[in-house]
Amino acid sequence: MSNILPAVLTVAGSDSGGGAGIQADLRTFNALKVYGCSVITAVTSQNPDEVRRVDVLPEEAVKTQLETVLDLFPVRFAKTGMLANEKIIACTAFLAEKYNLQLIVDPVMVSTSGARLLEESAVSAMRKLLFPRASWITPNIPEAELLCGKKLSTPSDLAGVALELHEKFKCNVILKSGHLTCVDRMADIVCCEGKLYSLSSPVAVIRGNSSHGTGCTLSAAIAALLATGKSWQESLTEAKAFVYGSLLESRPLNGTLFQMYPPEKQYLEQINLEEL
Ligand code: PXL
Repeated sequence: MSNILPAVLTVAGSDSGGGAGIQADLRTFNALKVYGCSVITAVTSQNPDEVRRVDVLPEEAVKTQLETVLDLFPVRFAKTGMLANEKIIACTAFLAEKYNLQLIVDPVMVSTSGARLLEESAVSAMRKLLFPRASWITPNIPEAELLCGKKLSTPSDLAGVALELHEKFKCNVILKSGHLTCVDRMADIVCCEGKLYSLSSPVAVIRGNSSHGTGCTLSAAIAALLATGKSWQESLTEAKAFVYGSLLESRPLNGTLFQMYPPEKQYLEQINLEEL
């Protein structure tokens, strides 16, 4: 039994450009040596510059994918990405409870190129049904601003909001710092069981659109690492190192197009997790 491969699930949208969504999640699961199951919520027609079309699957199609996977595969950890609407959120939350999943929720709302990936009316379903059922939520700054109704402009604004989200939704929080500029290190704020931490990496120079998919990759990596039995501290640190390494080792697909890609090297020594 010692060679058991953990099965991990992503519930997310397809990104035809392959940089984010289901494609980023499965690439991350493979690189971190877990078995990936995937429930697709929507098919986006996109490249890193634009989203041309979004086709959301019927709720029944999402529900049946979830049940078909969870009836057979021993999935304990799942991540959610683009959930598109209230019905898909409700069904995912209900089945996560029924199958006792530990959820890492990336509250995907808008793509970097500006397309809405979650209906406005679905934000309240996310708050009411999904966050209280999550082990971790991983908002970026624009998502946290929308969830707490205030503007976040400095690193010191982040800690208060991470604590506020933790108390409001009774789940652990990683507030991602990716949208901050002019900082020495990229310091995400973690709130776990009421305590605040800083989780930081050096600033990676972003080549072209290579940061497309960082959020998806982080939450997928956390789910994969927790599923291999690592502690939350190890999982978050290794996941941050994986994203940092993926950006540093982003690869050109031609002269102008860069994609982040699972790193060859280890970057753990450059990540710092400390209590605030
Ligand atoms: O990075 C957020 C995200 C999640 N899921 C899908 C996406 C994107 C961003 O573009 O396309 C399918």
